[in-house]
Amino acid sequence: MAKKLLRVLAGEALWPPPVWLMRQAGRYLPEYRELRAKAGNFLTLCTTPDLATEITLQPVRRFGFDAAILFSDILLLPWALGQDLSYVEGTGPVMSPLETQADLARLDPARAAARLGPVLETVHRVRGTLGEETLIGFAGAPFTVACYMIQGSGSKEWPKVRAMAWSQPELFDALIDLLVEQTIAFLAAQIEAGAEAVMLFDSWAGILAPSLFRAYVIAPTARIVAALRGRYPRVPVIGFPRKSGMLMLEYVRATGVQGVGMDTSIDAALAARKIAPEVAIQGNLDPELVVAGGARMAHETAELLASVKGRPFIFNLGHGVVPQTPVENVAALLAQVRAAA
Ligand code: 1CP
Repeated sequence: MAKKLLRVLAGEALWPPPVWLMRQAGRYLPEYRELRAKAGNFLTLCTTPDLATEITLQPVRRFGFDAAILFSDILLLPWALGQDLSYVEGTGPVMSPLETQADLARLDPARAAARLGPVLETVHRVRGTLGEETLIGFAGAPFTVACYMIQGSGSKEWPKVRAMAWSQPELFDALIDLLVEQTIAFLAAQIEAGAEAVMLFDSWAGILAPSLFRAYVIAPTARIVAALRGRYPRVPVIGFPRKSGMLMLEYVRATGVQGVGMDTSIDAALAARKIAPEVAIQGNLDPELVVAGGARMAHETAELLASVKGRPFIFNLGHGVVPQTPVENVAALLAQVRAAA
């Protein structure tokens, strides 16, 4: 009997639905904060298999989620290719911005394979420990990874990225092409190491004009899905084109993903009607509602469940768990989903 998450990603409407949460490992968990303090540095956590394996398993052990997601970060790929990266307390990731063809030419795929070894070792170890839970591998989608590489740090509007996309299309296309190839290689390696499903995080997809969305979100994702499905036809791909609004429907049709993550702004009832019945939808409770908890969380959770019942659905949040989330609220949420009738 296949695992629950994989059955849903193969098109089955399981009830109660399987459940996991984006950023289910992380700072809201005391056991994570303890290891994080010991390691000192976030990049060390991600590249030390003992620590990354333990952190991946922490939320699964505590709550019994249906999936474990590899503990890593989307910026490990550009770091492995040779771009410098540090995580600054309170600011987030910081990199030297990629601005020229020469910056691009310095990136080295041969180095990436070596530097990502510890991440693949983590995948292997986690898979060896899991029982009925599905192991999800992941990467940032090319566009979102390019955002950080070009801007140099997180942003709301990403002015340098949009400027480069319109005014230096040759450089932008070359960067996206490199990231498509490297993402395929990295996800294939995660699958070989034991990942049973993979997710592509396109957190900033929603900032693009439609023509750029088609060129830099849909087309690269379609290439990655086609390459992986050609080699690993049984391994599903979940896409997460965050804040893409109405374009999410075209994304699902044109990329061939087996599942789609809905961000907090998506009306799940509408998505349930508009998205092909064999494609799983995943999401999308507001992470801030899990901070609030109580009757309001219970009510909205019941409404979400009612709106998607009868079609393939994976319960999740609309974005990652935030650090101030009380662990009791996560436990209450899970109990409610498990009791769904
Ligand atoms: O302890 C710490 O201070 C580090 C915080 C942290 C964590 C726990 C970062 C830095 N990354 C992660 C883990 C992480 N990141 C996972 C692990 C698996 C999980 O439990 O979900 C995953 C899947 C990611 C993916 C990721 N990193 C995304 C895509 C999803 C999303 O949140 O939109 C993005 C955009 C990043 C970049 C990043 N890394 C870290 C931070 C704080 C950020 C966001 C910066 C920004 O807001 O621009």
